[in-house]
Amino acid sequence: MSRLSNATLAGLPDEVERPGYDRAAVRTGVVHLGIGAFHRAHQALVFDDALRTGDLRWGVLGVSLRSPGVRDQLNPQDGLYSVVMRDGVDDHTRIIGAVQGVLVAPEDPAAVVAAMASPEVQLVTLTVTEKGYRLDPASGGLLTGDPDVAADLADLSTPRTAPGFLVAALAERRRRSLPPFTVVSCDNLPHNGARVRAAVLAMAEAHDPTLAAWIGAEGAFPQTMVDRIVPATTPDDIDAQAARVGARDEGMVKTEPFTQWVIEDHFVGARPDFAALGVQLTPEVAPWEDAKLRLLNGAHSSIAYLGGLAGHAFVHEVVAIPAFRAFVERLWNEAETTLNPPPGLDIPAYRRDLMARFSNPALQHRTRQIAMDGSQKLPQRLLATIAARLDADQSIDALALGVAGWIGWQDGVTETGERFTVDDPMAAPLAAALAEAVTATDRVRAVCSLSGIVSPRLAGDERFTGTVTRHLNGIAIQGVEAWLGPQA
Ligand code: NAI
Ligand code: CS2
Repeated sequence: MSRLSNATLAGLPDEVERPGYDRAAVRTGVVHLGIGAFHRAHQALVFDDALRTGDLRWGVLGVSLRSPGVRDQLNPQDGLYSVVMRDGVDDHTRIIGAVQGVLVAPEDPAAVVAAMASPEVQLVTLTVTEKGYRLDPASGGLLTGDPDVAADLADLSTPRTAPGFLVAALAERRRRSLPPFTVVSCDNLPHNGARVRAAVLAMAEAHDPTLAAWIGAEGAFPQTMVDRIVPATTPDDIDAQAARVGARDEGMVKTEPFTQWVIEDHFVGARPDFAALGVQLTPEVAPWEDAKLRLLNGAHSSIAYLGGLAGHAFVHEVVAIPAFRAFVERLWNEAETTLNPPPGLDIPAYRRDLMARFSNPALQHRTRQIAMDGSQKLPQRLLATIAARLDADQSIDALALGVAGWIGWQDGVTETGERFTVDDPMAAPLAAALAEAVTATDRVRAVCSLSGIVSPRLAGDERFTGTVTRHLNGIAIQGVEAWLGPQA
């Protein structure tokens, strides 16, 4: 069967939505670092929508900073790929033409820097995962002990890290008397714009303080909140899509109908007419971001660890169990008191919508995928919420159970005896700290002893350590579902 490409596009079934503009006339206004599934299902669709309006400035050049996988998926397809939207009843396929190709940075870092320094490029967007900014969660500074960071701090002629590429490209734009591009982080991090700005300024300062000053004065790093559930594509997804449309698409992504993008209205140069494309531009992103990270992602991680430990592979399976569903509602009851909901966000309706989204069986969202990188995710998803509740002298029972699930997860075995590798940049120090810990009290103390995950504020609060310890004992002795208790 032939691959999806410009040549096979016309032969697809009529119900498949196609780009609808002249791709040959599209110019590259965006470079995206971290061309994973989420970019392809979220930001790239907005740029594709912009192209459909006739504004052909918004083609996307994808960059992988690590591996050739997505390049090998998309470049043989002329950059074309399918977004398969699954609402739980029907599928709808939209072919995206906005991505013009993919570069693999380690193969040719100079080509990536040159592309980012092109006068036509106005935006550099990123989805490099929470760990991709190479920032120390405790200090907020660059992880100077990271070999790639150390190499970039010493020499930016062949960058390795996202901050390194951003600084090398901005330096080249300055040398060419071009304005900076706007840097748009689309990762699930609180104050993501400020974080990537801090990483860039620290990297620039190490090379040329006048460059750092120029970026600080002339650059723009808007904060964003991004939301669309995009599970990793499986080989079965690709086979089924090929059978459905008659062309093989190695770069397809699957997702839900829901999508949301909130961006701080702060840019350097041109950008698409985001408001006309359904993107929310606002001076204040934080209320949206807190609601999303603490309600959606806090529940997601708790479902992943507790449901995963109980042996459930998929999110929809977990929330179909009354005891888990009631637990998520209890967690939301706690989390929502810490929010400052923005105008227009109806929290009860938002919670109902979230539960419906989690219940979508067509997404087949793996608890294992959500569980990865917990050390990078828990601070903003559960721990910040817990600190806010304790500051208000409020209970943290459900939130602490989510943390206990994460600690239990570090053992790498489910209650059904299935062993797995803990996928986390801090898996080794976590395993080392837990190796000698026998009791639940020891295990909580061991995790709290690591810098960059649990803050000293929480580590020193017996209300936190005691509640997590109680839950850790409970799930160890009774098992997760029994410990959650029968719920009506
Ligand atoms: P993915 O696994 O498909 O892609 C991850 C991308 O990040 C790849 O390009 C990979 O090379 C790059 N990457 C990973 N570690 C890196 C590092 N240390 N330095 C530089 N690049 C690195 O994952 P996906 O689904 O695209 O998610 C990526 C990020 O997007 C998430 O971490 C999250 O922050 C955000 N996001 C994801 C959503 C989803 O449902 N998948 C929804 C909302 C946000
Ligand atoms: C998930 C998120 O993998 C995870 O950590 O919780 O990627 C989640 O799917 C998105 O934030 C939804 O917008």
